[in-house]
Amino acid sequence: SDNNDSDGDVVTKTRSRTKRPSMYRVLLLNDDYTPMEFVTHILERFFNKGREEAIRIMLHVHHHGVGECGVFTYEVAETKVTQVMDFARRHQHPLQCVMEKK
Ligand code: NFA
Repeated sequence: SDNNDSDGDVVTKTRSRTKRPSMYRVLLLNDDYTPMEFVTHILERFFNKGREEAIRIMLHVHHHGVGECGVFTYEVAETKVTQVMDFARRHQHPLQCVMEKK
């Protein structure tokens, strides 16, 4: 029998190839209109940042034009981008959120 040695057969196990998933950075982009408090709220709500870390990242984006919110597998990153873009649009802010392969 192929994988059950209860009958005494020789069992050969093929080692299945494990591969680590590709990781994706989720980024926020600066603009001139989205309120700082709104961006801070996004980082707290969707990226589970504490208040101080959220403000640090928001100010980094404000001063440098772009900043990292987190690193996720493809599906999770895509979900975060969609959630942030929908939330910003609903509040009529032009905030942009994108993902990039690491
Ligand atoms: N630059 C925006 C402002 O001065 C704040 C902001 C920060 C927007 C980070 C987008 C991302 N109101």
